[in-house]
Amino acid sequence: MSTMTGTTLTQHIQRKQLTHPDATGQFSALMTQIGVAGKLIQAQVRRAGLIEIWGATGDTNIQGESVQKLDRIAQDAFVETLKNSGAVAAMASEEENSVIEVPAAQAGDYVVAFDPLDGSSNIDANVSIGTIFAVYKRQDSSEVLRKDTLRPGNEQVAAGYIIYGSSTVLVYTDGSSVDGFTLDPSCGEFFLTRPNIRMPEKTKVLSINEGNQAYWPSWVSPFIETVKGRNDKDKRRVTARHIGSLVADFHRNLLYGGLFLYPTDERSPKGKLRVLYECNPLAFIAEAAGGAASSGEGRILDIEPTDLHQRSGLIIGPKADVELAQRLALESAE
Ligand code: AFP
Repeated sequence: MSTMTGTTLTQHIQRKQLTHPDATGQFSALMTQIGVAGKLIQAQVRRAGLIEIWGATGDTNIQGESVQKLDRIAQDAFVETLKNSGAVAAMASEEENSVIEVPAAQAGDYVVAFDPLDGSSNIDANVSIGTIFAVYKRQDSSEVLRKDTLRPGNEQVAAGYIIYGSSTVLVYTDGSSVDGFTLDPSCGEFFLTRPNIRMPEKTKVLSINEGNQAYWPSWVSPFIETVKGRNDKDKRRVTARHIGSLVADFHRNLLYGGLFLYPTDERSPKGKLRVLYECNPLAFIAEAAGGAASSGEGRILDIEPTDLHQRSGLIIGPKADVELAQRLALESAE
């Protein structure tokens, strides 16, 4: 097997640090350790069928969902790696009831919210899953406050995800460029493979769970028909793809130009997806790549969360279609 050469994740992070003259190196340490956590998790994901870690632990998490064994492994790997990075003061996880505080002696300047294994109900079917993370600067250096984690997404300083698919890919943004790295398993390094990702401006892929149609608010079906109606006999402009693993749906949409919708509906009047762990980080990436994200009521990044596990509707993808969907949603709510 030949080994790749090129810019590694660590080199890329260090080069970016040079453009911030006041940088202390903590952010670079944090991002590097997130890469390490991704490698640890992917090693377990790749062995899932062999070492009997498929299936559920029998516990349920704070969301009332069954906890898969890999969820727990991913959670522990992420928390332990970040705790020891020296860069993190506190973490909020989709799998945990309350904020995880790092002991003062090890604590750093950042707060991280994360979903250790998004799409975990798909694990046993070998569908792509991933870890999603959002990074904030802590507000007070003496103590970690609840308000350090309950922050609007527009205060993120970085966000990203690691997707465990046909290869392991890490995508992150510090709010400027969105860059993608692929793990070379032969040497255990992430290499820069997609610098400066831009989301295509037109919707080529439509992603929504149409099984929920019976519960949708009135604006959704006509909107979906409008998008599908762009196809005609001579040319197919739009196709549909829905995996049910948000990180995988989003990654494909980011690269190809896709619109993902999980609107609030009768079954989930407050939305299904979590603001802190799913909506905020992906919205930050989408905006940095030229796209947009809305709850249906307004910009995702402007939501002021009041609960660690708050949910929201999510419409994310090319800007023009996110704006169109939001306009229809607001009009139907009048
Ligand atoms: P799991 O992590 O429990 O599999 O949930 C995945 C998810 O949060 C997101 O990744 C999917 O897009 C969404 O739920 C799928 O939800 P539906 O099954 O209701 O379509």
